[in-house]
Amino acid sequence: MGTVVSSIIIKPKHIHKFLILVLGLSSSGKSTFLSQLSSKIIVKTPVTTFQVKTANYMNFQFKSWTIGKEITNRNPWRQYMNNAFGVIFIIDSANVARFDEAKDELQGLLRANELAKVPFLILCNKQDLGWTMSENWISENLGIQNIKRPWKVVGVSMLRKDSLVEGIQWMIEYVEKTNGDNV
Ligand SMILES: Nc1nc2c(ncn2[C@@H]2O[C@H](COP(=O)(O)OP(=O)(O)OP(=O)(O)O)[C@@H](O)[C@H]2O)c(=O)[nH]1
Ligand SMILES: [Mg+2]
Repeated sequence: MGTVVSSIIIKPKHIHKFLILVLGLSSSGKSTFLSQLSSKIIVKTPVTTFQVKTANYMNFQFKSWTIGKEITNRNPWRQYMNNAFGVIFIIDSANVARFDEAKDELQGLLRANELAKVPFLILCNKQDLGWTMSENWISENLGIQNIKRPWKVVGVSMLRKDSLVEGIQWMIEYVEKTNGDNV
């Protein structure tokens, strides 16, 4: 039948080639980030407590879920981690009490074999609040100075969209430059 052949030959208009993971502790600002990228957020709610939210932007697909020490079953993450081209790690800069937990989670992701080579963009969110940890302080205290992969730390406000473009642009340019059409 023609439809099968045409679906092979004619590519759909929106091919989201590059998967980027958007991760962070609860309330760090992941959902706010996704809604700044797209007005259409797809929520996948499986039987387990693992909820994935997806937003498509240009030829990128952003998938987000909550991480943290209370989450013990990490097996469902693997399917996405294996296919990821980059990680955006979001930190709530106003939450000093959970900084160490965020740092531990980030270090765990950096050790994951599935993510061995992918770039990490760390967004220090909520910089619009007056009492936040600064981008510089966070950068110096995350233990990332010597990691052997591309990384960048940017202070942002998801609510005001401050510096958001700068961060996303870095990730998009890096992923496109290093992967081209070899997907
Ligand atoms: N002041 C300020 N508040 C923000 C900012 N970004 C997000 N928030 C607020 O922080 C709260 C949590 O944001 P979410 O985007 O829901 O956080 P999340 O990471 O998706 O949280 P979970 O889904 O629970 O994991 C909300 O009340 C947001 O409005 C920001 O840049 N500045
Ligand atoms: Mg959320």
